[in-house]
Amino acid sequence: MMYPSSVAKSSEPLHTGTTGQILDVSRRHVSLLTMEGILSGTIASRALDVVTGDRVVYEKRDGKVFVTDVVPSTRTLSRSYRGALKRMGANIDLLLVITAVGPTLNPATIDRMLIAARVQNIPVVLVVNKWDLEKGESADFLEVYRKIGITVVHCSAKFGQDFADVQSLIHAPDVSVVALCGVSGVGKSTILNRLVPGAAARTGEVSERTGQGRQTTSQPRGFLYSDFDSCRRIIIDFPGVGFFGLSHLEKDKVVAAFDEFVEYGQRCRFLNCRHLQEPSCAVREAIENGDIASWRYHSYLQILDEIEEAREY
Ligand SMILES: Nc1nc2c(ncn2[C@@H]2O[C@H](COP(=O)(O)OP(=O)(O)OP(=O)(O)O)[C@@H](O)[C@H]2O)c(=O)[nH]1
Ligand SMILES: [Mg+2]
Ligand SMILES: [Zn+2]
Repeated sequence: MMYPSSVAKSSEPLHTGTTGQILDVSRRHVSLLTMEGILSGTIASRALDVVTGDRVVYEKRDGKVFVTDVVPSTRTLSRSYRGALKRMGANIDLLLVITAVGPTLNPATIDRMLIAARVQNIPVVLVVNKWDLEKGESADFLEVYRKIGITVVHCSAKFGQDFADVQSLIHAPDVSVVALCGVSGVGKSTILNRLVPGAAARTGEVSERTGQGRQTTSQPRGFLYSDFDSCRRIIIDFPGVGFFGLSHLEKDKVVAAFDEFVEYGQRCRFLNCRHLQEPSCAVREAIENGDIASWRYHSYLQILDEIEEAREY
């Protein structure tokens, strides 16, 4: 089976003492998974930045639950949004980047999510949903992702076809928080509903006109997933992202996150080549020869431009 190559180890127990893990946040209200079950609480201070997946410390006062601290998170999925860094979800052991065949398959956005995961060492799998529909050009893009070492699985969540592969990804050892991320309308909530019977996450109709979904899920929601080995897992359903901003990243981190550039880049004349105008650049040569997909290079240039523009402010 195609497990992600480096599933993160979580050595510490999931919940000890008065710590819990955040399922949902709505303004200052949270629901959190604790040893006592799922509790509702309030974030004690506005200064606390709390997102789904965060491990937090809580106290009870007069029977009410207050979140008083956040344990520093690892493997945090973040994006830049209107000039600010926005944490989306924390302590993610496996990110399922969801896409769908047809017009919603958007490699530029997929690349951005792959990079956001890569810089945080979050293992990723690309899940291609709506496999029941016309594949069109999708197969060509997917072949490129496979070639650069990304695990790609497909399914049809609506009809339950090929769903065993998705399920076995989640059952991988050491995976306790799984997040579903992708543009609107690719079927994240439909996948979630199939994984967690009774979750009843709202799903939306895709606009006939644009082929894109209108955003149906409005904020990240964590659901409890219990399987046969009674290991408790959290599955996070993210709202569809329109633009996945990466202007907070360092350029060198972005270069290093394109695996095929790193591979070919070993033959560039300059060790620190960014594959732009440098002479004797093996990456640009590989693009000309068709060994690297030009749309991957295009994604890369767009991200560098975005970082450059953000600096100018
Ligand atoms: N043909 C087909 N349609 C699907 C499949 N999975 C989901 N859909 C449809 O795609 C539409 C969008 O599904 P959602 O699950 O709401 O998509 P989402 O990714 O959660 O969207 P946002 O919450 O807006 O980000 C719905 O009409 C689903 O019925 C599938 O496997 N095949
Ligand atoms: Mg949704
Ligand atoms: Zn180069």
